[in-house]
Amino acid sequence: MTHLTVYHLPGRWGLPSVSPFCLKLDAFLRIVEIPHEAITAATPFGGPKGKAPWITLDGETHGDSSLIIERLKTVYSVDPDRYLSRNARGTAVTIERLIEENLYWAMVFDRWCRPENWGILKNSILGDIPQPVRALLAPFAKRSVKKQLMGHGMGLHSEAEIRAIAKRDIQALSDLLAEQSYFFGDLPSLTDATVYSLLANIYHVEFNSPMKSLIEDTQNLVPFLTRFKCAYYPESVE
Ligand SMILES: N[C@@H](CCC(=O)N[C@@H](CS)C(=O)NCC(=O)O)C(=O)O
Repeated sequence: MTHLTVYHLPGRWGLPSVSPFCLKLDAFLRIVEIPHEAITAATPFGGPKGKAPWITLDGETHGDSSLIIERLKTVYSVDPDRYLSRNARGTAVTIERLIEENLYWAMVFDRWCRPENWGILKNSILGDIPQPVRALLAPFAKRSVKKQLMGHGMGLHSEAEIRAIAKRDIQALSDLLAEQSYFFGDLPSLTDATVYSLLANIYHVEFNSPMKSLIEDTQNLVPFLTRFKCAYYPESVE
């Protein structure tokens, strides 16, 4: 029998992981109900790409949430997107890119560059690293993330510009969801896991972020978060 072990960064505030990519993989596994062992890693350094999540599947290690999901879909013959039309499949890829290649970086900026979030970050994202290693690693991690933000380009913008960029993305998500329960109708797909994993990591966490009120302003994204959480994370519904 296939043995799957999933390695993810720590969870807080009712979320199994404070990493959107780890949470996406977890949500996918819940939607398609693949049995697995989950292990919390204090840092992403154990992964084959130096990033979390990663998995071992029958002794082989694989990194990158999207590549992992593609592999698991084949190995376990499951597909939460099986009922999507051709048009919806195209939209699913564009939403994934919006979330992971753009809006994610606005979240990274809020977590790592707002001084009021530094203490929260040290006790959550870095919270499972034992002291005094954490004290040594924290400034190094901050420099490295700031460098990534500059390389991506999000870190070159002013706070007001980042807020405006995030506002367009969040509004686009709200417009795409419209009156539906999930992004492609009544049934959840991988897109719902992807959107949930980032928005929950903005809205249901203690980090200060102007994106919280942007999400609230849409009227339909908070009910979407609640709907997904009730369906797949009932244990953390208060
Ligand atoms: N494309 C990757 C991105 C994973 C990723 O960026 N993970 C973050 C945590 S949210 C990470 O491990 N960052 C550590 C680093 O970049 O040093 C995926 O989908 O898994």
